[in-house]
Amino acid sequence: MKPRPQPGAGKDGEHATFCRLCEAFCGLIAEVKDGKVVKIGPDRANPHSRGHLCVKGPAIADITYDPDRVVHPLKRVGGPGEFVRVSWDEALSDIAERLGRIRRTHGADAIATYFGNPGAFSTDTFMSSQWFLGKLGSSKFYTAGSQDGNSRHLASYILYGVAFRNAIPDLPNADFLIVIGANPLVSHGGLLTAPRLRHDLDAIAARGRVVVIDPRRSETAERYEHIAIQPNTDIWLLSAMLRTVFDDNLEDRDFLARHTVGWERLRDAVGAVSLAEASERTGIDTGTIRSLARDFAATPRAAMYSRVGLCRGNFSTISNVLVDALNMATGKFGCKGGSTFGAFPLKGGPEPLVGYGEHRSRIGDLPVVGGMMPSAVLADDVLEPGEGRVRAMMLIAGNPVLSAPAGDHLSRAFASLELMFSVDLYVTESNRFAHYILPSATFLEKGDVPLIGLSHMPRPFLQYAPPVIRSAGEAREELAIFRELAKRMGLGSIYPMKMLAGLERLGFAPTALDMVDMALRLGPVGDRFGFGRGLSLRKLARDAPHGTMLDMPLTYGNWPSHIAYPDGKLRLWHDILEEEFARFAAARRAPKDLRLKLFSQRTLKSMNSWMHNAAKLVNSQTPVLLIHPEDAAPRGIVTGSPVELRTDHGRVEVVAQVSDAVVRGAVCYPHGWGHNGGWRRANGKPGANINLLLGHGADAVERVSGTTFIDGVPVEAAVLDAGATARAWEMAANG
Ligand SMILES: Nc1nc2c(c(=O)[nH]1)N[C@H]1C(S)=C(S)[C@@H](COP(=O)(O)OP(=O)(O)OC[C@H]3O[C@@H](n4cnc5c(=O)[nH]c(N)nc54)[C@H](O)[C@@H]3O)O[C@H]1N2
Ligand SMILES: Nc1nc2c(c(=O)[nH]1)N[C@H]1C(S)=C(S)[C@@H](COP(=O)(O)OP(=O)(O)OC[C@H]3O[C@@H](n4cnc5c(=O)[nH]c(N)nc54)[C@H](O)[C@@H]3O)O[C@H]1N2
Ligand code: SF4
Ligand SMILES: [Mo]
Repeated sequence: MKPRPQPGAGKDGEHATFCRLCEAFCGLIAEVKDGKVVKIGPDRANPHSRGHLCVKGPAIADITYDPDRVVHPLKRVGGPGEFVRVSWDEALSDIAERLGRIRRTHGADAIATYFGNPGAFSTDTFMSSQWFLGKLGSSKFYTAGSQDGNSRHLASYILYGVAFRNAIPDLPNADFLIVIGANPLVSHGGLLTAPRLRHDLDAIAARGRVVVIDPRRSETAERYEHIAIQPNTDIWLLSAMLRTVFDDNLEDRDFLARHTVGWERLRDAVGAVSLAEASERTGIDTGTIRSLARDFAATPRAAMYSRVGLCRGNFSTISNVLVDALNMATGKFGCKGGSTFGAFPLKGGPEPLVGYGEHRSRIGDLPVVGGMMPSAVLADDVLEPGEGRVRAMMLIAGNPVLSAPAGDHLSRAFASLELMFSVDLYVTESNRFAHYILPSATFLEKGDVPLIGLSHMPRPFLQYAPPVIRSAGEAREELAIFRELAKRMGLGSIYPMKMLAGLERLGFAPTALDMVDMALRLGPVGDRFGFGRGLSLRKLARDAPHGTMLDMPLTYGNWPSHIAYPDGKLRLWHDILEEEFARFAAARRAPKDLRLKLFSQRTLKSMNSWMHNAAKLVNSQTPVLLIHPEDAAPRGIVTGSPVELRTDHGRVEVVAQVSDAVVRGAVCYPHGWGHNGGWRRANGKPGANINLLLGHGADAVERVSGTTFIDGVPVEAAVLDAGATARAWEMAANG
């Protein structure tokens, strides 16, 4: 059957597109009437998501038409948050002039970028900002990575020789899946693109087992088998599991000998951790640890999968290495039903962010991971005088005042900048300090492919969705913004390649998607510009508007070609591991901190810090502090109690919910709250910015990866007798 032609941007009718809010990239059908999206529903004809959708997807229409959305360039004329509308020309001229002056006077590193999570979901935003940064020549690329996966990326750098490369669990073929530090039923997958995850996990559970290791009985843990663990103790559990594999001679000697280097060193390092010690730290009994390791090793098709809950502890890099090491030592790496690299349909590598430590932070001397700076030192990079001090800040699709550590300190830093501009959809807690806010397009207003998901799909898939509607107001795509800035700054063409700059002079201005098209056409499933029967974006749009499954196998067997080490072997030992295990040995000797341990969670109706202005997402939720009954009782805390949380770095007031879903000795609160931006509905919701409790500077991070210490932070919790928070709670409960 021939597909119906797509209506064209802004034209009435049903548009097949896909969601770009999270890595699931679910297919959507957007219905347009009179140039406006009037309804968004699941795309049942999308062969990848097959009708799967969560509540956030359709809410993109509420965001797109939100009266609080920024759709014209804004200039700050008073204190934080006081903006007036200006023309694009005025905004871009002034920014270019001031940015150029700062660059000439103080050098390119006086200009820093903070690149936030949604930026990675837009090919246009990601590629054009990388091009612009290349032209600027600044190395100060701050991102959400140090709150997310930089320790994972460092683990990949150690193991595979390349930072942004991740093995994925072969969900369709696994019979046993261990999920550690991830809640895929709510997050819908991180570094894993599988929109029907729940169905996959159900199928694995029906064939075998899904075991979830988490300090909270998460939605995923609730549905499958849960092993409760103390936050920030995974290194003990994983060490003890790997030790058991070797003690019981369950290792795959052949795999280790043929494909890895240094495994004996890792074996010796984890051999120092006894099961009794692991049990005492994690709260998991020795029998459970032993049988988990044995059952995992004994199941031929098994994989261990981890995500952010394993990335922001004190020993996250080792922990992430150990997850892969368990997959490798038991012979489950690179094979069917195990953990392996995804297929990639584009020519060239999938990842620009590959190296480690090419430069180090001015503050705290921390290495970059995949080119990314640790955001815990951003504020001091602005505030501390000296060579290389940051004077201008470019904030792209990020809200670090809420999402990064110590937002109060960061606010002070932002307020002191000579120039700050932001490309965003809203006035946020962060860009309220900017001199200019430039309005960006939402994904309904942009064409795209699921670029960052392409190498993380257990079932390879590709879709090209053209824009559904025209941009609201004067919102622009990022390439148009950065191209113009480069031009006005006298940096010449924005393109990194001479050939492209030449094309631009001839009047052709390739977009980021044109580059993807070229890489697709020259890649393994491409049409080779007419010399093959394969794909191009145009063909995809015409013949497969709902997307197409790709006939590309995962990398079983040929995975060594993805290893950057010249011998194609995996590294299970490295200087960094040596250093980190020494630090771990010292931590094992140190007395235990008896305070409660704070960790994070995500909720289905929140997207980090930025979707709280959508009524259908926010009205039905209020953030609460989960605390175990046995921790609550001695503190006089009951459900609804206002509670003060205090650390060495800050204090916040939250509302408690007493619950045995959280492990005893720990408390849990979602991030991304405490609003004070231009989003009026969000501002009206009670909720605290939990990251005010985190430290900043080099002592607040895992030094080798720069990853902020977020999960397992010691806190004190005390009930407040003041009624303020309780009244807010009551108001929220009454709608
Ligand atoms: N305590 C704690 N802190 C955390 C986490 C945690 O689990 N616990 N998680 C961390 C993680 S994993 C991440 S990724 C970070 C996320 O933190 P950030 O990367 O700072 O991102 P968000 O909070 O999602 O804010 C995104 C911003 O981008 C804007 N935006 C949305 N869509 C677009 C668009 O299409 N174009 C443009 N130009 N702008 C857009 C939004 O309005 C918003 O201002 O938070 C981290 N912080
Ligand atoms: N609904 C929704 N979906 C999202 C997002 C969102 O904000 N909302 N954000 C997106 C982003 S930016 C990302 S990076 C992905 C993240 O995807 P996930 O990593 O799946 O995200 P979380 O739901 O935060 O799951 C982390 C889990 O780790 C647990 N955990 C915390 N500390 C520890 C620990 O020390 N040890 C262990 N073993 N577990 C621990 C938490 O209880 C939580 O259940 O989700 C994406 N999807
Ligand atoms: S699961 Fe993710 S991609 Fe799918 S609709 Fe929800 S937010 Fe969008
Ligand atoms: Mo993230």
